Amino acid sequence: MSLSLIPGQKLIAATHNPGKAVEIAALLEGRFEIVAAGSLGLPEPEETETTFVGNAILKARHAAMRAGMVALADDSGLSIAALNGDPGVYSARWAGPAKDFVRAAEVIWHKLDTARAAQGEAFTTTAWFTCALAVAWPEGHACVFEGRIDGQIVKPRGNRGFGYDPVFQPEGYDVTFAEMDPDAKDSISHRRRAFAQLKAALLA
Ligand code: ITT
Repeated sequence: MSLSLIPGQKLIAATHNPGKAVEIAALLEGRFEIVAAGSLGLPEPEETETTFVGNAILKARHAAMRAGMVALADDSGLSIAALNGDPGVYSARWAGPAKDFVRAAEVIWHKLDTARAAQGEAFTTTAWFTCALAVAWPEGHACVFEGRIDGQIVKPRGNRGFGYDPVFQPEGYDVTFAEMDPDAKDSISHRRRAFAQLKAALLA
């Protein structure tokens, strides 16, 4: 069994999040024939692990074993220092079944106001995005790569991107991810950093 990825081969993108799927396709630069998990009718597995790495492997294996094809999965999320790393692996769940990120941003700011009052001068708006990318083969083997970008939580600005992009301002920038050109986000994001490692390790 070869543990490299051959340009042109079919790869399942094991995500049901359209925003992620767009970024994954851009980051793979047309090198693979991407098959969406949804188009194969693959169900969304329950994310029962407590780490990004664990959930990424779970999702990639779930798709690869059911479809008999190599699968790529992304588990990612936003962590906030003043909230002890929350929402972290629960990032999707904070937006609820309606995937309401306006509401999720309100929840974040409500919790931050409480944290600011409790933490006083120690309070910061430090936050980071993490992306764990797992590749799984139908036989069960899996590899995983992690990327991170640091920044600040801000009040929502911008309408590009997806998910928590409006509330995240990367370090060294005065715009949020949702105010950036998609290529600019892709050039520095947590997802790009995880992909750089994946490409170095697996691309033939
Ligand atoms: P899949 O599991 O099907 O891939 P999901 O949306 O459930 O889709 P996760 O479990 O990995 O994905 O949850 C990640 C959450 O973090 C989700 O709410 C995303 O919107 C958010 N997120 C991840 N990367 C992001 C990014 O680059 N910009 C904004 N939000 C992001």
